[in-house]
Amino acid sequence: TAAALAISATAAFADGKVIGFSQIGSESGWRAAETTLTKSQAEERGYQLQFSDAQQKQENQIAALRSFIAQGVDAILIAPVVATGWDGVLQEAKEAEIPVVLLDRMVDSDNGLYLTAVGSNLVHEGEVAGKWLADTVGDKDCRIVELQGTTGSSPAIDRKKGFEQGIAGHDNLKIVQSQTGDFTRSLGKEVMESFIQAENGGKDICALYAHNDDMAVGAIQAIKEAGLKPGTDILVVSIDGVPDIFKAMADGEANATVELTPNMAGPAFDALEAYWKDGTEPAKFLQTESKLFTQADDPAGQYEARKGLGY
Ligand code: GYE
Repeated sequence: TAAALAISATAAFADGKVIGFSQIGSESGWRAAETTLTKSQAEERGYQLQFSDAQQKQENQIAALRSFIAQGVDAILIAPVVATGWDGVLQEAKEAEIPVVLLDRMVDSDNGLYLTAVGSNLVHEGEVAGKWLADTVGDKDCRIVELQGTTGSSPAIDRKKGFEQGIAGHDNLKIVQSQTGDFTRSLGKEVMESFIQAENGGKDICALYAHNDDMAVGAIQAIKEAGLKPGTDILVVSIDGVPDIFKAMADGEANATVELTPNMAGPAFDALEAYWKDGTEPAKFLQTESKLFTQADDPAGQYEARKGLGY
């Protein structure tokens, strides 16, 4: 039948390609969704995916890449936990003529050392969040606390930079506390507890900016335990668009999120297929779109639409 032919054609086309995937870990719901989607798309396209979970350690990612190179895989996907320290192993992959595709985070290595990078404009995401807050608070004085992503990661660096650009020129908005919550719910909660303590029991905090929704969800718990109302006493703006932030929004406990698609693998696999087919060199950065969602955007419906997508 046509369907069978289509499947066999895909499988034949992929001709059993083996792809090594060095994933950071499962620090956030967003990351879990990226892993789920990458595995399901590899399956659909007939690839054999060698999956490695680095438990957020760069040395584990470098070891995984070296093992993929030794195996002679046909391509490597990597979500690089931090932006620096990749030149050596990327050079080794290049010498082995194995194309490398970066997912959702960038590296500071020369872009000749990888085929392409698939990700969002991380600075823009921070700027959208900052602009939303500036528009929302108007002229009111607003003391902001910031939960940063993993120290040294490109999203932590760029989302901080973008947010500061977004609030620039609004002297009534001030970031008074800023610390990493490592993109996790647990550390996000813990650090928010320390911010609350440092800021008059949280009464002096006007807004939380979290570099991802998972830290925001953890912080929301801390705000409630301090007897304050997240979403009204303390505005909550973050990034990713995971189901639980939409649930919080529907409950009035979060205010805005900037969506990051977890489907980085689709563009990555398309670029690899074109490269394998006839050596087509893709652009060095394949940008995914970022979209602001607020309580006005049917958060309950957004939650329903996203739950079960592997988050
Ligand atoms: O926002 C966060 C994950 O690298 C942009 O990593 C990604 C970030 C994402 O831990 O949830």
